[in-house]
Amino acid sequence: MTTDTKFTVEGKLSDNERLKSQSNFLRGTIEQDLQDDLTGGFTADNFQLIRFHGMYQQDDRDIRAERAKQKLEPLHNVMLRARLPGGIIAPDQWLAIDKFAKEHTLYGSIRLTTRQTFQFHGVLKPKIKQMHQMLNKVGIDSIATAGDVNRNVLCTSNPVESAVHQQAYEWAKKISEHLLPKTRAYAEIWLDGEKVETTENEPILGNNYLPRKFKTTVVIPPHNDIDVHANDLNFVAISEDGELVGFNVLVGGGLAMTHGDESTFPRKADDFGFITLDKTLDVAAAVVSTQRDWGNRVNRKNAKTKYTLERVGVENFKAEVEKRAEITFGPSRPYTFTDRGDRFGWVEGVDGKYHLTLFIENGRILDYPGKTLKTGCAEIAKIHKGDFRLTANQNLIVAGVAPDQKEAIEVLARIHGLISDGVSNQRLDSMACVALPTCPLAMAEAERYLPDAVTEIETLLAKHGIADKSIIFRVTGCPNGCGRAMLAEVGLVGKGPGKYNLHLGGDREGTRIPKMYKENISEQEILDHLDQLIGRWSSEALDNESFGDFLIRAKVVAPVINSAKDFYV
Ligand code: SRM
Ligand code: SF4
Repeated sequence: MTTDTKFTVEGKLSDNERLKSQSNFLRGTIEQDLQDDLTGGFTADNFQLIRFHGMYQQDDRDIRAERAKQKLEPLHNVMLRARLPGGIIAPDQWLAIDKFAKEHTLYGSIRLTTRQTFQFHGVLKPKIKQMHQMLNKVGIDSIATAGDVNRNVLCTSNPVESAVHQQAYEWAKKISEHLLPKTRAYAEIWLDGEKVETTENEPILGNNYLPRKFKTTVVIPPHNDIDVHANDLNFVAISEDGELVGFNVLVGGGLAMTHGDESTFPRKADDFGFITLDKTLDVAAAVVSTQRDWGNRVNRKNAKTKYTLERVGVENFKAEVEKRAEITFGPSRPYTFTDRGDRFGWVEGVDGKYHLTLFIENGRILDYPGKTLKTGCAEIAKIHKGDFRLTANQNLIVAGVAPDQKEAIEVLARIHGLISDGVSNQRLDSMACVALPTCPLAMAEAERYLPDAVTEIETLLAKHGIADKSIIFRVTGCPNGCGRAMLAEVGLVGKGPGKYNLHLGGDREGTRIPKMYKENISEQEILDHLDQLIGRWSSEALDNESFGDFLIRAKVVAPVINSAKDFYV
């Protein structure tokens, strides 16, 4: 693979570049920090370096002020994010993580994320090594689920529904492995692996790793459940006669922005064209390495692939990928996306096995009064012979159930409140990021606000006589956009306590970015606007016209066509 650096950004490198280069391939002095019991936290560069090992240092923001008053340091702990390509986890693995969450985390929950994996929140320093060793014992790791690397690779859920799903999932796994860091730092530090001389080399990621986080998916049309436009690199599965034959490659999606900084914006991915299967890993490596060499290492706010494409031009980036991968992209093959949601309840697969999708509000698996979700999942895991699949909508699929086990699993799911009968379409189509109390970047509530916000929207839909309809509604506690509000029909972006920017006009397929309609408004003001607009939708919509499409046709908001130019105007 050649290295052309003509678009490298010159200037003083960001401090993250220094810390990566001085980290001895991501080791830093994490081991010394682990021995230090004077503080529950990690010091200096290690605070950032543990992210490359899948952990973030956090503290409970609800009790931060109280602890400060008592002159105590914040209750430092880590959040761990596992690597689960395609979101697949086996029942014995589930039981192990269930036990660890219960016995060793401050919150006791398993949190399903918007990227098909799970997080533990609240792991104190003395338990961290034990956690990694437990995960390793059951075949799970958390390598590269955070930091400036390729993250957990997503794949459309329900992969066992057809041969194409199975093949696509295998590719998601292969891409994940191919793009992993090669350093042995993780094994040395957490698994007491043998120390080796540092003669390491990172042939794809580079010895200074990537300029910024990087996200990859494999998606199987017509379902866009993994939301391609949130991702740097997407492989859109193209099949012929039920066989996967190749991928259309989409590059440069991403949703984050910074309030008040118009050099940042959400952006849709561009279609580079079609490749055959044998080119997949080469193209993945070429896109990553082009972003590695051309991405902005001076300003982290403009470092993601989406900004590189805007700066160097899509055609230049594409030509460089072709050169590095020694391929020519073919014309894109036709495909359409028709939806993004999960299909709840039972579905029969082509192999005669069944899959049960469970609705998990906010992805938070915990025992609640009258709804013992966590116990329920564990009880299912004890008898289940297939696997579990985590969806990118924070839900859980009990997959590969033999017909003779179906009833027993359904009984358990019902006993523990895991079946979504009676849950409105609106609730099923709503999502929020974690935000408070664990996320240090949260400006407003998201996960804790979502259930009540949905109840209010349900009331508005009923008031206007359309209770069975739904709006893709997403709340995100700050403009980083972890709840993917920038691909919703109605997206709330946290601005301050109880205050949000209201974005309108995304579509149901996830191919249109919603425009800001009102800035920094209260929860009540949001509901007042929605009341009026849902009223109009109910009386003025064309047949089956979605809320987002109606808002565009009625000129309530203008469509975002080229976000670099028209997102803020
Ligand atoms: Fe995220 C940072 C949670 C998906 C964009 N995200 C964070 C941190 C780690 C806060 C931090 O840096 O200290 C949050 C931890 C909260 C907590 O207490 O758990 C956090 N992000 C999440 C999760 C758990 C939200 C959820 O409710 O599920 C998702 C975990 C995904 C995973 O398993 O890997 C999550 N984050 C996303 C997505 C959605 C997606 O990828 O589909 C996005 C928008 C897409 C994108 O990347 O453009 C997203 N998270 C960010 C950003 C902004 C990145 C940027 O381009 O500027 C940050 C902040 C950063 O990186 O500086 C961030
Ligand atoms: Fe935290 Fe902001 Fe991400 Fe929500 S969107 S989890 S508040 S970083």
